[in-house]
Amino acid sequence: MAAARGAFSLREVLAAFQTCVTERREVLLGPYLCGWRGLIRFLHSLGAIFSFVSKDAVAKVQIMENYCRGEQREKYVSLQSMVEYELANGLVNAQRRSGRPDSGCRTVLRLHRALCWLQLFLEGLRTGQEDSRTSVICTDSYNASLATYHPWVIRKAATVAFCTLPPRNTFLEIMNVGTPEEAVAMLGEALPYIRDVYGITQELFAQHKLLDLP
Ligand code: 1PX
Repeated sequence: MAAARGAFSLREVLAAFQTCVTERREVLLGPYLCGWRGLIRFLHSLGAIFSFVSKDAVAKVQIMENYCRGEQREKYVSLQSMVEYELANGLVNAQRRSGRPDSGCRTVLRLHRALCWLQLFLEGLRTGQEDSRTSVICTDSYNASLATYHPWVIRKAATVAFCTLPPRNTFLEIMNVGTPEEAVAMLGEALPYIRDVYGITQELFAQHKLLDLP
């Protein structure tokens, strides 16, 4: 298997999301960000046309990594501890460009919305026909999730970039987890973990009315 020879494999990336959730149903930021770093590496392999996406994703992951390494790092161990700390200290509702740094909550919210797109996209890939077009799966998943939050210019650039995606089976192969059939099986195993992370985050943010942070 390619992954065994040390090549990049999406299997390891998805495994990071698997290790995010603790027995107490907390979402650990370390593996969560590790999963995102891996996805961004994969995105780089899809070509420069996606660099506007990876730049934004890197910037957001970096903000979170800085919190996780900063003075208050023990407050940024899990999403739950982060929400509690930022809310208790009035760090969350600052308007953007108020001179205050972006909060962890608003930054994670952007990644969380992108995770919704990822779930839909991977599910579309998994259940698609052999000859389905990756660009169509990607566009449909995007329109049903992230697009709502993006201005026209970003939606347009994203749609153009999606058109460059290779056909479904080639895409499954570049995920580097074996044959397309093996990749589909891996997605079947991994997707419930991503759904779990998404569901816990959604509930946490809804409970604290954090789903519309500017
Ligand atoms: C096996 C498949 C794996 C595919 C991995 C691909 C990883 C994709 C990572 C996407 C991360 C996108 C984060 C976007 C966060 C966001 O919504 N940012 C916007 C709002 O931020 P702000 O700070 O201003 O409130 C920001 O305006 C976004 C700018 C960049 C464009 C985002 C387009 C997202 C397109 C969805 C993913 C496309 C990748 C498709 C490859 C298959």
